[in-house]
Order: sequence, then structure tokens, then C-alpha cells
Amino acid sequence: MELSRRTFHALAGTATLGFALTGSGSPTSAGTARSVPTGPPPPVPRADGRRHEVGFDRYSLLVDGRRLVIWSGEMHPFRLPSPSLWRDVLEKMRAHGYNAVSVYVAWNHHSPAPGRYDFTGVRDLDLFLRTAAETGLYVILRPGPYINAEVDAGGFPGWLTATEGRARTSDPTYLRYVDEWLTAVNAIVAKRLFTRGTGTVLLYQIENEYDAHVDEPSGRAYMSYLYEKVRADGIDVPLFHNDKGRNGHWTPGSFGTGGEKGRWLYGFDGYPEPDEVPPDWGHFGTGGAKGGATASPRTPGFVPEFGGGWFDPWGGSWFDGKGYAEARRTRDAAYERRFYLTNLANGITLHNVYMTYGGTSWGWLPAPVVYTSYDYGAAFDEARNATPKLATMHQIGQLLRHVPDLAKLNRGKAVQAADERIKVYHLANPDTGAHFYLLRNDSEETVTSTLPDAGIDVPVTVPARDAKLIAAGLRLGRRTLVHATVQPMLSLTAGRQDIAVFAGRRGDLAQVVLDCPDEPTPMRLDPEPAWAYNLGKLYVTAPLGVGELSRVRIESDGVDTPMLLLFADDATAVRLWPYETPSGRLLVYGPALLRSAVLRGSTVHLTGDTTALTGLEVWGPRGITHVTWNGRPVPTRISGSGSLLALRPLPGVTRPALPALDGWRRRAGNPESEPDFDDSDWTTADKETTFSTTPVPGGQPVLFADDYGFHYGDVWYRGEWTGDSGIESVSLAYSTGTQGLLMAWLDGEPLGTHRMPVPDKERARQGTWTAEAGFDLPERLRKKLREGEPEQRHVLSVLVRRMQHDMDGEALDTHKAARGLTAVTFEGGSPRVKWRIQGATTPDPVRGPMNNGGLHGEREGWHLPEYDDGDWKDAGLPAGDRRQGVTWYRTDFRLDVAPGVDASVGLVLDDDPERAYRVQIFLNGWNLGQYINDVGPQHTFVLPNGIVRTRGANTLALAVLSDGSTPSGPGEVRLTLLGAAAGGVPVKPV
Ligand code: IPT
Repeated sequence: MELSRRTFHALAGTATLGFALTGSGSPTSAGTARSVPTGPPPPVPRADGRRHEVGFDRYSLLVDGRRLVIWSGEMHPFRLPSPSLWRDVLEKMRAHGYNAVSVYVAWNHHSPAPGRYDFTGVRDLDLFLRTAAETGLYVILRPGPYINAEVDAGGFPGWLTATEGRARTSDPTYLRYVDEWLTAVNAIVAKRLFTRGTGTVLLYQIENEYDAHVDEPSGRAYMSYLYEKVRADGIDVPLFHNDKGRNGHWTPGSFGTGGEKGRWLYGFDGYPEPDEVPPDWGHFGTGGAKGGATASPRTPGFVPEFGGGWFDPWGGSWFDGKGYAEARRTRDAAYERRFYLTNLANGITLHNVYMTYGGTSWGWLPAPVVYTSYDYGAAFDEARNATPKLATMHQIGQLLRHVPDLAKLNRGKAVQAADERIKVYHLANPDTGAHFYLLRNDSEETVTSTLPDAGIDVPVTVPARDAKLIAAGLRLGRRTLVHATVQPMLSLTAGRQDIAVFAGRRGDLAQVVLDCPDEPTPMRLDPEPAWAYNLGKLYVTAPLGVGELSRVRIESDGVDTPMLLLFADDATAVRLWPYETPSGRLLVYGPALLRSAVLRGSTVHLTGDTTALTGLEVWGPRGITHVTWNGRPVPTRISGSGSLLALRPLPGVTRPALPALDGWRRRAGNPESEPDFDDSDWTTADKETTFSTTPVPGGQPVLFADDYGFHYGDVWYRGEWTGDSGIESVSLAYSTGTQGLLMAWLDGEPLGTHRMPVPDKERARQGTWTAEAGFDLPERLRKKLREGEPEQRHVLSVLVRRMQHDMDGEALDTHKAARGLTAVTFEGGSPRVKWRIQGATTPDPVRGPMNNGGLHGEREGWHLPEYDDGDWKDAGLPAGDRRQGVTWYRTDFRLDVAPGVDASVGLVLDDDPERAYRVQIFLNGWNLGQYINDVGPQHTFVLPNGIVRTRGANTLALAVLSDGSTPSGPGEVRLTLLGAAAGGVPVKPV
């Protein structure tokens, strides 16, 4: 074997560079019964055709009798409208240490009308479940019926807002619709249950943070009903509910048969503020009424939602959305570490991070409170890029997967750190004797302390407002860790050696003490580490982050298998990829992502992503001598640490160039404002009753859009009368969500635009977004009216951007608050008005019911790529005209991203923030969001691959609403590259 210069140097240095530890005294092991071998980590779940048992005890889930800690991330397939990319996100999650994905299924996304359920295309739930199973992730399924989730009506379909009956209770009408929905979803889910071996669905949630009717028979009957229905549909995995406030709501036995022992889990959610001291919410916590897991002592600690970021509201007023960079800054890697590790130390063994990939609330999906991006400041950003927060997730996820001792913990005897600013949680596994100490520093300074009570006399450092989990008495392969001053990340056997990785902050000093009956010959493979041997113990030290990966190999210590210790800082640790194959484990180091590894003969075939020039190194099973990367052979040699090391680095990615957007064409898009527009095929608005929670004003027809089947986006009204030439003003009462507006014209003359003011918080909480737009007729128009024929026909045209239905988080039926016009009154006359209404016509069969509203251009297909805009006028941007109404802009552009490059492309809109206009963005017909120039904060819109053709032609259509009070854009409109990697997944056009 040829030795590299570096390896040779390291070997040569071995004899002279070892140094004695200066730590005081000889550390003792904290555990006594520490030689019980732990079982192998649980297998990667697959649709393996076998039946499985899913049970639990107070410590953890028990899958086929084996303990399983759930480390799950939330993503919403409906927020990523390109099924190929589901695989991308799931593979990234799996690689970064998650073992489960939690998903809401949004009823509204699948149901355009009562009795109609669509699970095709971007709504293909079965495809998602199959992809998750292929990726090796368990699924936690949350189909509502109510989901909240910052989506329109909390996931209730638009049509449900116009039905009789009290939602989220045992009201029979509501339950009939719920039955429809659950029957449709469960028919798919029942075929993908892990218990049957046909999928990986492991847990199933009914309802969502349901606390309104907990103490009422109707609430209990409702929960019982859902439970029975789901069971009757063949769902046999444990069911659960997520308690909003750690109130002990819906614990086992608290409602009907739903509390059935052994098949119902209690879970609670937590979204602590960044400046909060992490609360003790688990079994080992402080307890009490709000004690979280203590409310259900026989089920394992379960957090179905724990904040991995936070949603951002629209800009302006008291909402004051600041953009997602802010969420990512305030909830950074250290925040996550402090909170998640505290949860573990509280005995929580089912943990789901909401969100892990937030995605996009495209079309009319977002709830009124949020704008299009649902990036959430999550570990993966909306453009599918890994963010630095993954350091935390990756290290904890790999640890939980590789160290089964963490699945069964009891509280250990109280331990104090020498420095009292460090709070210590001491946990022990009663079977293996492993001990864990969570050291949390809630102070503003970095603290270095010893832990004499635990026999740890060497200093351990915890940065300000951060935490660290250290282990003692832990079996690592064939050896035992006495203790370490940094967090273990994984332990596995690859080929002929045991490997243990320790990870932490750059600059931290790792000290690892191992039991070694015989004095070993350690081999330093990098210059940084040092060691000493004393009385049966080996002390290894390594500063983190000085080099990249620091290695020490230990052999001849009386154990027949050598051990490789690897030391990594955060940036290095996220490039270490353990991978299980049927013929053994692998550890891969280097690339930005490892998607898969397949062993065939003596070759390991790896696929993954690179973003920059990178080394590649593989520790694998015996007999593996060759490596391929994304299908290409990679020449390697055997390194001093027993890996196959690429002779040349793997290339990074060439960032693709993006074209400028020009060649714009435009057309005015509000012919409905003209008096002679033909509205004969519009719906007459003459209903007298409604199921809405908004009262109908006496003597007026119901004008609420939902009552006429128009549930999403813009809605037009045309009121017609004859005579009444003395009218002086008109008052239009209307109701929208946040950022709604109304524009009116009389006989084709603009009356003005009214913006929905932001109500006070209490009214906003109740979903009350109503206002009266009063318009005095301009003198010119009054004159025209007066001078007209006595039986002159008049038309009042009104466009309402009504935004979305309220969520119904408190089960008050607020999703049934009216949207659209609610009442119209005149001064100077009392015309008998005949109203007609028009909104989105037939729902788009491909893009779904929430893609479109009722703008003229949408009804005529101006947003669609196949529409011929040949007769439109050429237009240059920035635009700057002043006009009340709707103007459409279209252009085409071609992308030519090299095959094998995953480019994530965004669209940026920017302009003088004083300009009052907004833009609905359509890419190839898909409604990818709403830009409000004078509100913000969102300027960049992610265009998912599959919808955007990265090799081919694309059509962009912008529907601009301007109120005429300022010049209107669009101003700057350009493409931007949000991420690029060599690799990615094959993307099918949507
Ligand atoms: C919790 C909901 O369950 C979830 O759907 C989502 O809305 C999340 O919050 C916030 O993004 S509700 C809880 C914060 C009261």
C-alpha cells in the first residue's frame, strides 16, 4: 500500500507527538454495569412485505419489540407542487439523520366540491407515501380533518365554508363530510401502513390542537367518532392528537373508546420563543397541570410539533413580517440544540420538527396571516438548500440512530456542574449502564466547567445559550467510552474497524477517554490529536475544526478489531454520511449530500450532490475496492484510516447563467368595469339565506362569494339598475382576509380603491376582517347621472380581492366568515339593484381548485402557457402608469441548465415601496404567489423545478392590480439562482 504524504507524516509523528493529559486526577467511569452490549440500531424501514407490530411503553415506541426513537421532520407535499422534488427533500432529510417525515394532508387541496376527491398529479398522496418508503423514512400522517397549518380555512375545503352544521363538533352534517374525506384518504393510507409491510406509515393523527370542546360531550363524541372512523377504515397503527398547550387534553382514556390502552398516544406541541429558557415538558420535567408528557405517564414522551422556525406574517401594521432570514437568525442551530436536547433529557423519544422543509403556500393556499413563502426558517430552505441549522439536526439524528441506549432513559441521580451557570440533566439507561449528561448554558457567556459529581474532571465547554450532550459508560463498538467532553455523533462498524465520531463547535477541545485493558498503539492520522495512556485508560484529545476531519486509530489494545476515532466540527460533521446497506454499513465523507449507496460485487455505487470541489472517502464493508460517484468510476487508494480515498477531488458545480426577462407584452384585464360588458352568463346573486357566520343585512341579498360557489381568489360583482339619477355616494361593506382590497367603478368610471385595514388583534383573532368602503361620486359622474335619460341603465362594477378564509384554530367556525361584498347602500337614491357575481369558473383539473381566482384573464386562460398573446402590446419594464384596474404582462424565457445540475431558480420583484400595486405570479399557468409591493416582506418567489422547465421554454404571466393612487409597476422583474448542485434527482415535468 502506498502511503500518502499526509499519512506518512502522521505515522512518523506518532512516536514523538503523544503528550500527557493535564486534566486533574484520573477520571472514573460514571456507569458501573456498563458492559451489557447494546443491540444494533433499528433497521431502516421499507415496504418489505412483512407484517410489523407497532407498540410502545412509557419510554419509547416498540417496533417489532425493538425500541425506536422518532426523529422526524415536517414537510407538506402540498407546499411543493412538483412530485419529483418530494424525493429530493426526503432523501436530504434521510441523509441528515431524520428517520421519519410528518405530513399534513390538506382536505382543500384534494377536494374541489363535495363528493369529489382528487389524488392525482401534484395531489398524489400514494406516490408521496411510496417515495417516503423507498427513501427509508417512517411517515407520521396527519390528515385532519382540520389541520390549521397556516392554510386557507385551516385545510377545510372552500365549499365546506358554505355548508350547514358546526364544524369540529359532532354535528351530523359536518361528520358526513368528514366521513367522505377520511374514507378517501384512508383508502390510500390503509395500503401504505408499516404494520402491513406495504408502506411506512407508522403513526396517524386525528384533529389538530383541538381544545375548544374538550370538556363538552360534543367534543368528546367528535374525537371518539374520528377515532372509530379511522379504525373502521383499517388504520391499525397508533393514533394520537397534538395538544396545543401541554394541558393534558386527549390523554388515553379521556374520550370514549379513543383512549383504548396501547393504541392511543398523547402528544403535545411546543413553540418556545427564542429568549425562553427551555421548559421541562417531559416525563422527567417539573410536572403539574402544564407538565406535558407527565399528563400521560404510560405513553412515551411525544412532541408532534416542535418549532424548527416560525411562520412570518405580511409586512406592515402590528404583524410586521420581517422575512425568513430573521426566523433563521433567531432560531439558529444553538436554539435548536438547546431545545431539542432539553426535550431528549426530559424523556421525549418521539420528536417532530415543524417545519423541516416549509415550502411554498402557492396559489390561494396561504391562510390570511401569511404570505406565499412558507420557508419557516426551517433547516432546509424553501429553495431546498441545506442551512447551517442542519448541524444540530444531523448530529442528534445520527446519534439517536446509532446509539440505541438513548431510547430508554431514566432520570439519574442529581449532578451539579462545578460552575453553577451550567444546568445538568443526568440520564441513565438502566439496561446498558450508559449515562448521559445534558449540559445547558442559559447564560450569555461561554462557560467551561468540570463535572466532579460524574467523575469528569476535565473541563467541558458550553458556549453561551447553547447545550451539549455528553456520554459516559457508553459502549462504542467493542470498546467502552469512559466519557468525552464533546457530543458523540455515531458509532458503527464498517469492514474491519469500529468507527466512532465525535462532533462539536469549532474551537472546542475534544477529550475522549476509553477503557483499554492493554496499552494500545494509537496511530495519529492527522497532526492535531494527541493521547496518553494511564492505568487502563486511553486519553485522546483533539481540537475541533483546526483541520477538517481529525483521526486517531487505536489497535493492539487487547481488542481484536481496531477502532477509528473521528473528530469533526459542525461544518465537517454535516459532510459525514453513515449509510446502511444489506451487506453492511458505510461511512462516506466529503460531498454535500449522499443520496444512496448500493454495493454490487466489489464496487460501491454512490449517488449524491456536490456544490464545490470536494474530497471523497468511503469506509465500507470488507471486499469493497471500487467506488463510483453518480455513475462515474472514482479512482481511489486505501488510506491510513482504512478508507477508500479518491485520488482526485470530485468536481463542484458550474452555476448556470440565467436569462434576463424581456420581450414583455401587456393587456388591460378588467373589461368587467365597462357598463356594456356582457355578464349574462354570470350567476345572479339573489340568495336570502346563508350558513355563513356573517349576518345578512336586512332587505339585501346574500352577496358572499362562497354562497355562489366561488371559493378562492378574486371575485367580480356587477350591480345593475335603472333610473335613480340622484345618487351621490355608495358604501360597499366587504369582508376579506389580511391585505384584501376592493375596487369600484360606476358606469365605467373609477370610484376608487379601498384597502382592508388591519383590525385590532382581538378582531383579527376572531377572523373579523370587515370594512366599509365609502365612495362619493365625483361631480363629473353626478352630473352625468343627472343628465342621463330617466330610465338610464347604470352598472356598479366591483372587484374584491378577498384573500383567504380564516383558519378556525379555536373551533368557532371562523372559516365561515363571509368573503366578498356583504352589504351595499346608497345615498341620494335607493336603486333596486340586480346583482350578478363571477369568480373562478371550473377548477383547473391539473393545478387544482386553489390555483385560480376570478380575474378576467384567469377565466380566459391568459395565465396559461398555450395562450396566444400575439395581439398584445409590447411593453418595457419598469412600467409606471397610473390606472385603477388589472393589467396583465406576459413574457417567455428559456433555461438551459446542464443535465445533472439541480438549479433552484427564483423570481425577484422589486420596486419603489411607495407604489401601491400587487402582482399575482403565474409560471406556466401555475399560480406561484402574490407580491404586494407596498407591504412586503417577500420579494423572492421560488419556482419549483418541474413547473419551471430548467431545459426549455417557460411562460411567465403577471396579473397586476393597481389602485391608481400611485404609478404602478412591475418595476424590476428578474430571475435569480437560489441554489445549485451537481447531482439532484430526475425531475419530471409537472
Ligand atoms: C400549530 C399548528 O398545529 C400548526 O398547524 C401550525 O399552525 C403551527 O402551530 C404554527 O405554524 S398551533 C400552535 C402554535 C398554537
